[in-house]
Amino acid sequence: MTQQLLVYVPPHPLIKHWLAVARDVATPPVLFRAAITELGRWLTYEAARDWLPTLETTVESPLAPCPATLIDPQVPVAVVPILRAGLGLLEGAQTLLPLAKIYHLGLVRNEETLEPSCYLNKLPEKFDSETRVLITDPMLATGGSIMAAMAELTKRGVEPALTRIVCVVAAPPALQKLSADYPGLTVYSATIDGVVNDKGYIVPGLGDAGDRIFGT
Ligand code: U5P
Repeated sequence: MTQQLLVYVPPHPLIKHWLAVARDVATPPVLFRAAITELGRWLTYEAARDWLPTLETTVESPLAPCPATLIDPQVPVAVVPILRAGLGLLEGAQTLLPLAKIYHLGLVRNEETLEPSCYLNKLPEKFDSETRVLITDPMLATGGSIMAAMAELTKRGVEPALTRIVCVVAAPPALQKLSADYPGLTVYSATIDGVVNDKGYIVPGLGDAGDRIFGT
């Protein structure tokens, strides 16, 4: 079977609501942060559906033993927030994945060339090949940042088929690059917007996610 990039836009009223709040230019930073946190929570909930490893066991209810499914604590789960903006999605993701290890990756785009450069890399030298990885970055625009993140992860043993990207707005240039190099990868996004302008901003998008989260 040929693998292909899967992109899910969950049709959920909470996701639509918080996306609308985040898009609104009148939303102040405190509410913008809340909206991104909520989007992180609900998109992670969706992404975990067929991704979090479980194990079948038996538990004793007060009345009788019964079959049960638990999260498998043996399989490593990692969240990789792409700094700065990915930190906004991390809080919501972390509430659902309390046992996950968090590996920060700091990437900054050069405003002229739009090329990313890495200023912080807390990734381990090697990931266990079973590791479930969830990457958080609210905006996939030209795709430079997410491609740099995927290159760092895969060279450390991360399996694209076990990786989920959680974002808020994804744009075609980024999705095309991911699709060409990482078929088997799955993206969860609140929406897909059609245009990236010549300054690298998604239109309509929601502006600079990092600036709006941190108010700077
Ligand atoms: N970015 C935004 N808003 C946009 C486009 C990009 O905040 O409309 C930021 C995001 O923080 C993201 C990075 O981490 O730029 C992705 O851009 P790119 O490397 O995909 O072009």
